[in-house]
Amino acid sequence: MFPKEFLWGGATASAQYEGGFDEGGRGKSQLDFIDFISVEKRIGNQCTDDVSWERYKTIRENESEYNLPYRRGADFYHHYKEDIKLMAEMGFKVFRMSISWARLYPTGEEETPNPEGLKFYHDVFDELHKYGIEPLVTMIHYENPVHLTEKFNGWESQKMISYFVKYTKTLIDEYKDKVKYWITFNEINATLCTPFVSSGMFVEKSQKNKLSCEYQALHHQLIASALTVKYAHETAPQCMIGAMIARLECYAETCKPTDVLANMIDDQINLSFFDIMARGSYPKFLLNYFRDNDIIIDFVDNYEQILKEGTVDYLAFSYYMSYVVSAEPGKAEAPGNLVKSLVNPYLKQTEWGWGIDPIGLRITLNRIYDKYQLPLFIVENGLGAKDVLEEDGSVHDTYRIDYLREHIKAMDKAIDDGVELLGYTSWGCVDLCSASFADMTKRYGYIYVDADDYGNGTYNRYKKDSYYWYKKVIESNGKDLD
Ligand code: BGP
Repeated sequence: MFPKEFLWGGATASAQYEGGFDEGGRGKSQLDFIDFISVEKRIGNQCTDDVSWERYKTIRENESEYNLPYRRGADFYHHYKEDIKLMAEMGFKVFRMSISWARLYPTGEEETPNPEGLKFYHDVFDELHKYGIEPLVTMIHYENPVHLTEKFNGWESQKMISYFVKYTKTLIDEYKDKVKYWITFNEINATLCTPFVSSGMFVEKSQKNKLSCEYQALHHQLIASALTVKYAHETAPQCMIGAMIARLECYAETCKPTDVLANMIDDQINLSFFDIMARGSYPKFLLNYFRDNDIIIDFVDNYEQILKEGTVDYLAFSYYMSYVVSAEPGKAEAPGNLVKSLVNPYLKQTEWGWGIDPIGLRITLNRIYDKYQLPLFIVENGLGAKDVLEEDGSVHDTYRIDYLREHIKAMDKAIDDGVELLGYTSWGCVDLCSASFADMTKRYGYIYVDADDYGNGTYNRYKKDSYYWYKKVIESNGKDLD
């Protein structure tokens, strides 16, 4: 069922992949100050977002004493030619990557961009085009110049809007002839779960309560996104610019109406970001939710018109798992991607406890398409696992192939259901640092990177079994999934 022009590929993010943190005039992002904590030393479910202002300052003052993996990523900065060649051999039609804001505007406040930074991404795009691979660029995938975190508490401040729009206008002006597909914010809803990682802000520094602070930051991001979309539409009509959320397909735990209602509310909140970015206004239920939960937002002047004028061309999302919702608080939870869920007894789970649910992907594709009738793009999906590099350089990741196969079948069925799907970029096509723990232990790639959690290793690349499998999938346009 896959259309001829279906965009098969893989996805990455600069903070987790690029490295080269002190080269080419790059400034630092807030993620450059997140340290790796070994499993033994983690407190409870401690993850990368659990950084307080105090702890951040300690790390900043004693940088050399900490293991800071995002600074290394998988060293794409020095391996991009090799990696792109490997992607081309797999048959990639598209490659999702993000640009490091701090590589172009080291503090965020400069008037003009860093020429070396601009050149690096030109080189990457040229290399991709050499092989006929279309870049899909996320303008911001979690990384903010850390200077803006320190000076303004990140996205809590309205000032971020103009700095960001200056940066995104640069991106459009500079790369519009090389990049057709854009996403403004990675998983814009993630701020509700990981405010430091997503929005570069410390909730405890805000005068507002937690939810107000998060929705305030989101309001600023939604405005910044809409202004960017408007500018792209005016100056680069050949481009397609999309919204992205972390899709949390959720099921009610039982058919008890209170569970179904709780589930409906979670779903409404998850999709509300598409409501705003695709339809151009805050839905009434969200405004009521603000009212009922003591969420106070200072709306930007003229925000209604700004949102109306900046609606997106397509909807992108990540999908790793589904969730189970109950109206009763305090039930046992399994870990999840960004949020925790009740355990779904009908699903197998990954080593990290994420419920594997390919049927949920078909449901989600249908649900989103029915609601918005806009083209969709799955820009993240995949299985995080501990891979073993054998003596002969092979990696037998059958578990990953099984996961991907079932999700691709679900996409196929959804296309048959009538969903318009532009493409599929599975997450972490080359191994990279995880978002949850800044580790290299949890891998997603078709290509193995020889590096550990401490930066030991050659950083050499090895083809996993899934590499050869995905090559066949692409060659056959999704027909050969064996
Ligand atoms: C998404 C993020 C990615 C990515 C992925 C997998 O939420 O957009 O950056 O890392 O999750 O999560 P993790 O790396 O924690 O396994």
